[in-house]
Order: sequence, then structure tokens, then C-alpha cells
Amino acid sequence: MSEAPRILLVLGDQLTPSVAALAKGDRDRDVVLMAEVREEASYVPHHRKKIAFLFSAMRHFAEELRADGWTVDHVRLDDAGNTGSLLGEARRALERHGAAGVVVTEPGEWRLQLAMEEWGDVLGAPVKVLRDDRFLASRVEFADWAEGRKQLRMEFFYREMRRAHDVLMDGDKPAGGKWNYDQENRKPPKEGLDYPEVPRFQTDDVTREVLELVEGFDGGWGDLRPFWFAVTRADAEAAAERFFADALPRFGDYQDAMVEGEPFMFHSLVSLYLNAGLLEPLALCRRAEEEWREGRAPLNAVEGFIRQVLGWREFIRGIYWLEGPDYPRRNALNAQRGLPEFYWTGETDMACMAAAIGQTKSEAYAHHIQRLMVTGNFALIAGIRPWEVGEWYLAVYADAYEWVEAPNVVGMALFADGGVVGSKPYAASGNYIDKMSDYCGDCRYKVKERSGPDACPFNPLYWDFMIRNRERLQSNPRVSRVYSTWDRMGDDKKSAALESAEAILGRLSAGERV
Ligand code: FAD
Ligand code: DLZ
Ligand code: SF4
Repeated sequence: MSEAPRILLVLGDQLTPSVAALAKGDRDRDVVLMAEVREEASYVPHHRKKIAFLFSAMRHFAEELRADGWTVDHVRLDDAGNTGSLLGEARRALERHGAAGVVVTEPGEWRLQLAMEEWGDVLGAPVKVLRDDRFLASRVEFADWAEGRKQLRMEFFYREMRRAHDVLMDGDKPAGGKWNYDQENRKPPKEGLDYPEVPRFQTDDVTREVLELVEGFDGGWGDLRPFWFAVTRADAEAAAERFFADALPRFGDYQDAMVEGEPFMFHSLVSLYLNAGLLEPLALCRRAEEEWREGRAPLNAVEGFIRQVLGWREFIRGIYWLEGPDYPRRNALNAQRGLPEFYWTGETDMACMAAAIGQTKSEAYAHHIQRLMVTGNFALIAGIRPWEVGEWYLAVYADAYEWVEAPNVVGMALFADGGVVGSKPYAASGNYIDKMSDYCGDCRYKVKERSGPDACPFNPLYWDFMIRNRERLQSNPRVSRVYSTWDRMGDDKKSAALESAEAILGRLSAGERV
């Protein structure tokens, strides 16, 4: 008698042929289950482009697996009987196929991880959760690295990853003699730069059907069309190749720059593909290294890109699992203001915020410095509740899953973890934004004014933040000199700044336009 099949559950962000559940499966016996479910599509108001991307990529992946000999049971959102949850669909699939149990690769969020730990009891069938080996550092390896360290710093982790995976190394030395070329990667934008075209992919019948489905979906945020993301591995690889050829050489120089009307600049736009499993991190790093070794891209660009993928991405994930399920709700600075409505509407007079939010609404994308130093910085200095900021980031970006969103938001942008991810808050006044962008010229606010109704809101809010948190921050050697500057300022300037901040915060509380 043939053995009962197992249900190999593949989640929407596990679209990798070698993902653990498939690697451990038996294509002659097991059934692959993929399910579009309301619960996953609405636990935050995801960007419509993000939902469409994942649903279309899931459908394409299901076809690829079928062509590869797998039996795939793909449940559509509008299928009759769809229970709306992964657990419900696992139960139905167990019954439909007379299956002996469920095998799944560990999910990317505590929410699902904790739920899955109970699934076996609820379903009355064995549920095996396998390690996700698509990351270069496993949760256990990261925990081992972290153990006994007083502070976890990305730079040291990154060096170990470079050594362990022999990336950008000359023997046991870093290629070029230095581990990190970040100092060369902070050029402000200059006029006349020629930005590469972002690869935009045609929609096929599968994607068109998904777009109609998402159009009728009640929930979600942002502009669904025009839809241009890659939805297959082959197209995602083509998108990455375009980046290596067209943008990588200048990726480093202008990594931190922001330009009105240029949402993508020289960035790679690979995060959504990487995080859904359409691309693999080590392969991307090796391709980037090849561009340097072949003399087609400079070291500062290539090292910068590799540091983001091999360093930051892995470090951030390690922190998420190390710190535990309460991490997204941490609030070390006791920030208690609600998220201003303009994060959703984009209706603000601050040109930098309007640009970042506007392109987020249309493209489900903003690059790192926009996320960190514009929308993140504002939320930090205005004292917005971290979990509300987190929900916004988790919803609005096509690449957002809690394992990567939470440490970036709660840790890096808001310092709400008290210094686990970063050694100091990334608080900045308008001066930083002015230096790194061309936003301020057309803004209704004046970036050089420190107080008063026309002052750039980032200026008084910056000081208000520093003073509100003085007790906590002034002993930090990386921040203390800011307090010396404040202490040297005249009383009239100090009170004008704090009064302006109070006025702005009052307007935010009253829901008035800022
Ligand atoms: P590039 O600038 O081209 O960088 C290359 C790759 O490096 C990215 O694709 C990404 O995979 C990786 N990377 C770079 N920085 C980070 C980082 N800090 N953490 C993890 N990976 C990184 N990234 C996400 O993938 N999902 C998120 O939900 C997310 N939320 C963020 C929230 C905030 C507040 C901040 C400050 C950053 C966030 N990031 C997030 C990190 C980073 O902003 C995005 O990875 C990047 O902007 C994606 O665009 P790109 O592919 O063009 O990246
Ligand atoms: C983000 C997302 C969405 C929008 N929809 C689905 C879905 O219908 N089915 C599914 O399996 N996964 C979906 N996902 C991705 C999951 O939310 C993701 O696997 C978890 O958040 C863990 O990272
Ligand atoms: Fe942003 Fe201030 Fe510049 Fe306006 S003046 S764009 S609010 S930094």
C-alpha cells in the first residue's frame, strides 16, 4: 500500500524551489499546498501592489512546480470554501488528500511561528516546522555569535559573514584592504545625473487575473496600477542583472541621496524579490563581487551593496528572532503620539515627507534613506508610538515582513529597543535632509529657520526630542556633544525652538495640516 501523502505548505514569501519543505518533500507522494488567504492579506492594510505581487508570484511558482513534477494544490482567494486562514486551509487540505501531516518551512514572523507551534494539537496531525536555510546565518548561528557580547554591532557580524562565505576577500584580508567603504558612500545628489531606467515587466494573463481580484479586494492601500514588478524567478533575475549593469557602478556614491521625482535612483530594487524567495542573497553578492573583479564597478559600490545584503539583512533578521515576540511593541523612549493621518494620505506641506509618502503610495517603494531619515526620523522626533509606525511600514512596502521591518523600524529608526540595533538614535534636523536631497528648495517651510511658523518642522522637533530624552541620551558618548551645543544656545533661541515644537505637536494632535 502506498504511503499517505504529506501536505507541504509553501507560504507566499517562500517561493524558492529549494525551500526546506520542498527539499525534504517527495514529489511522487506529497502534495504542495499554496493558499491565498484573507488573514494574511489583511493582518495589516498591505499595499495593493504587494498583494498582487505575492499572489501573482505564488500562482507562477505553482505552475513552475507543476511543470517540475509536483502535485500542487493552489487555493485562490475567491475559491468556494476558502476558510480565509492558513490553518483552515491546512485542515481542508489534510482532509482532501487524506494526508498524514503537514510540513512547512519556518515563517518570517513570530505571529505565525507561535501559531504554528499549536497547529499539531489543533489539527490532530503532526506538523513539522523546518529551518529556513535561505538565510546565510541560521537563528542558532546568530544566537551563538551574539552570546556573551555586550553590544551587537553589525560591522563585526558582517566581517564574520565575509570570512565565512569568502565574499570580497583576498585570502584572509578584505579585498582592497578595508572592510567598509561607507565614508565614500555619502555623496549628496548633484545636478545632471543620468538615472537608469528601472526594468518594468509586462503583465501576463495570470497577473491580469490577479489584478482584477485585488481590485475587488476590500482592504489594502496604495495604487495597484500601473503594475510592473517581476513575478517570476527568471524576471527577478533579469531585474537584478539590469541593476548590475546599469546602476551598481554608482550605487555606492549616491546611496544616501534623495531626489524629487527619482524614487529609485541607483538602488537595486531587489528586496521584494529576495524576501519572497525569488532571488538568493549569496548569489547576488557573488554577482556583485564579479562586477568588481571584472572591473565594471568600483569597490565602494560593490562593498556597499554586499554589506547591505550579507551584513544588514542577515543581522536584522538575527536580531528579530533573538529578541523575541515582544520586540515590535518595545517603546524605550515612551513615545505616545498616534500616527498622523498624513502617513496614509500624503497630505502634508513638508516636501520631503510628501515625496516619500507619495512614491510609497504609488510604487510600494522608498529607498533606505527616505525610510530612515525622512518618514522614520519624523516619527522618531515627533514621538509616534512605535507599533503604529511599525504597522505602517509593514503595510506600505512591497518588501515588508515583520522579521525585516520590525528591527529596522523599532530598532534602527525609532531607537525604541533602547540600543539593540543602533548605538544612537538617527535623529536629525532639516539640515541633513537639505544636504542629502533637493526637497527643501520647493518646500513651503524654510529649512534654515529654527523656529516660528515657517521653520522646517524637523528643526524644532529635533531639539524637542533631544531635550525630552535628555536624561536617557546624554550619557551616550555619541550624542553628548549635542547637549553641549544646546547648553551654549541663548535662552530665547531655546524657548523659541521648544515653543515651535509644541505648536507643531499640537497641530498633529488636533489632526491639523502640518
Ligand atoms: P538597496 O538600497 O539596493 O540595497 C540592497 C539590498 O540590501 C536590499 O534589497 C535589501 O535586501 C538589503 N538591505 C539594505 N538595507 C537593509 C536593512 N536595513 N535591512 C535589511 N535589508 C537591507 N527592508 C526590507 O527588505 N523590508 C522592510 O520591510 C524594510 N523596512 C525598513 C524600514 C525602515 C524604517 C528602514 C530604515 C529600512 C527598512 N528596510 C526594509 C531596509 C531598506 O530600506 C530596504 O531593504 C531597501 O530600501 C530596499 O530597497 P532596494 O532593494 O532598492 O535596496
Ligand atoms: C504577505 C502575504 C499576503 C499578502 N498574502 C499571503 C497569502 O495569501 N498566503 C500566504 O501564504 N502568504 C501570504 N503573505 C505572506 C505571509 O504573510 C508571510 O509568509 C508571513 O508573514 C511570514 O513571513
Ligand atoms: Fe523637509 Fe524641512 Fe526640507 Fe521642507 S524644509 S523639505 S520639511 S527638511
